[in-house]
Amino acid sequence: MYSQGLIGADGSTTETPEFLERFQRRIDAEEKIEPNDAMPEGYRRTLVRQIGQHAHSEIVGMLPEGNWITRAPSLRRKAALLAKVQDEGGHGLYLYAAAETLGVSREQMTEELLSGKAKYSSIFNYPTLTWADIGVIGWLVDGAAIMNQIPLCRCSFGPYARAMIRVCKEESFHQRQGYEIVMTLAQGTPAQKAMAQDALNRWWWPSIMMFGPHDADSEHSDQSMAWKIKRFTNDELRQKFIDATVPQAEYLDLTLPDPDLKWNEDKGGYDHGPIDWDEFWRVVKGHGPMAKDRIKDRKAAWDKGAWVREAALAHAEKRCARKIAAE
Ligand code: BYC
Repeated sequence: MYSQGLIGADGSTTETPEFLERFQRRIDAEEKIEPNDAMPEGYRRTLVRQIGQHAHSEIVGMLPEGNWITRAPSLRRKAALLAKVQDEGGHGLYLYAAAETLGVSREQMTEELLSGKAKYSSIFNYPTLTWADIGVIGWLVDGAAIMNQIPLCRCSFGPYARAMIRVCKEESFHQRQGYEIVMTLAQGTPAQKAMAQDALNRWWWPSIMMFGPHDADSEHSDQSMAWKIKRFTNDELRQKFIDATVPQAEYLDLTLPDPDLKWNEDKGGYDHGPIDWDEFWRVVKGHGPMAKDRIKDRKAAWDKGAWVREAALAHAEKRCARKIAAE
């Protein structure tokens, strides 16, 4: 037997070196960590932060796309977009459920989102101005999400890793529907092609920023890599995404809005121009163009749903009381 240590009232931890070493050995041996297993408090908090942020991103991500369901240009496009947005609702629910296994409630996580304490992906703070934006979001944003999320299927925390398997399969459909929309526009009239190019110009850099700060400025990467929560660094994933996307843009005969994008034979990947980190941090800190609207809409949906949560709870309590009375 080994001792785990204690958590103080202020949240400080006094975990024994023996406990931390034993935990790390499990991680190094690729064992999955399950909710009832002993785990360092830092590991639990990192997962609550990341899974919570991920869940919020899925739910907030429904807003810019949901905005176009009534304006989709055909029944086929409408059905596909509706299905995509519903999938995102489902992803949010699996992720909230995975985070709940770590002892945090959905109410708590939602309150932290609405108060600005918890983050959601910077990408969802930009407006969707034309139908081409819906195509480019599917192609780039879901493309970036897949690049980031495939390695999360191997995350050391079991519930998160398992949730990601289904999420990635669905994201893959989302990416294809987006690419197909952009392809249709790019091969359409000159005005349609210009609309696709305009959307690409606006979404390229925010998509590149989705992967987070450069590794040297990434506060959590080293520890998350050691705990095998993250399997690749932010820059590694960003590079993979750029390398996969450049040929896709070439095939569409669209131009990525980065004059410094150039194949680098030595590294076997593309070099890119400087990222506007001031813009990134402004958006992350809640000053993105659509930030206020996103939180206002999310709060309105949460408030409107209060009666459903209350009714579900009352029903569950009644069932529970009946079961106890019958025993
Ligand atoms: N936006 O130390 P770092 C999707 C924050 S896709 C906002 O590198 P970490 C979807 C970071 O939280 C999007 N904040 O952090 C797609 C940290 O602040 P805190 C969701 C960002 O965690 C299509 C600080 O910057 N995907 O859902 O090691 C349709 C320092 O960063 C961002 C996920 O969430 C950003 N872009 O790495 C619908 C995937 N980048 O928390 C939906 C899971 C960084 O200390 N998450 N920050 O206050 C991850 O893989 C990692 O959390 C990140 C960041 C790579 C995003």
